[in-house]
Amino acid sequence: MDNDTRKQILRSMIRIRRFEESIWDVYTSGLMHGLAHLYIGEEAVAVGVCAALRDDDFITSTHRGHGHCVAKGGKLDEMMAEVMGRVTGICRGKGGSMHIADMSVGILGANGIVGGGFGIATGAALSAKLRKTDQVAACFFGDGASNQGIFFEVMNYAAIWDLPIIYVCENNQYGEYTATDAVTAGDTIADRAKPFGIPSSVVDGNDVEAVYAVTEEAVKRSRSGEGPSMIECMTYRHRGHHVGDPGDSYRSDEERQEWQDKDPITRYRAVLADAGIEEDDLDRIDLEVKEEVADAVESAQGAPWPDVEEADQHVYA
Ligand SMILES: Cc1ncc(C[n+]2csc(CCOP(=O)(O)OP(=O)(O)O)c2C)c(N)n1
Ligand SMILES: [Mg+2]
Repeated sequence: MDNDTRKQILRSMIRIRRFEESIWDVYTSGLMHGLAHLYIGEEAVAVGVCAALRDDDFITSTHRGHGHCVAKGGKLDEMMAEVMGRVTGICRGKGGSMHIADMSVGILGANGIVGGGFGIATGAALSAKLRKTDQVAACFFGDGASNQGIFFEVMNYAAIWDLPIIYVCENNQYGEYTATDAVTAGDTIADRAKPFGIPSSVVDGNDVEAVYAVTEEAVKRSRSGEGPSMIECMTYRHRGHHVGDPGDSYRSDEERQEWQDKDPITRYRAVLADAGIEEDDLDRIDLEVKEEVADAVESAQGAPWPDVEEADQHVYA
């Protein structure tokens, strides 16, 4: 990977981190309704996967979806306005944090239903196959979602029809406040793909280039008609399950520190420094991103609310 690409990848991870920190500020200032599930700590998964996708490829996201949407090309100002319920939001303020969608860049939606992306992403892959395009779909889902029955149904379809799909499990060790190991059978979630003949692997989800490399392989397979893959990314959310959860009552200080030490952005900054990129360059990226995010918050705050007459428009179900 050349250094310009590396800098773009770092910028993308920092854009997610600073966006999420701002969501925390916006939430605690009473400027948004509902909850948000922060992605801080998991940035390498979204960025590593999306860096291997094209603009016209599809993703489905989750309730913890801001990171996926930013990495796939969602615009920060439209996303921030959406979270804050303004009419300039990408879904005209009606979707909020958990229902951000942007068809123009292949974001088929974040989803408040755990496992809700499985059917949509698999359908998108079937559509690409029927239309004979070489598009692929990536389906992000959590370790908790891997216990939903539809996961097994879609793997069956994807396998028998050789669908161009990559199932990306974000194993952040917890589903809400329950440790994954306590509720999830088997050694790895990746193993669940094996009976369907779907190639799968476990990857360090805090190593962005490792996630990119394994996704690139999977995308190549899918584009050349060889069918689905599954990737299990081992990672951790630094914050609570959502903005109202401190996240410290069911996770030890030692465990949280251990993962803090593996922070994907700190690690990647060190990789870039080793590759000869000046610290000043890296600091500049961060400053530019901070300005971009501050502008997004300011423009959202100044934007109007949707008219009440709009309440039943753009609603499909
Ligand atoms: C069908 C459904 N069941 C339960 C919930 C409540 N719920 C929201 S998030 C969550 C945990 C999901 O865990 P995981 O898939 O590991 O994602 P993570 O929050 O760890 O990113 C649950 C049970 C829901 N939103 N939808
Ligand atoms: Mg989880």
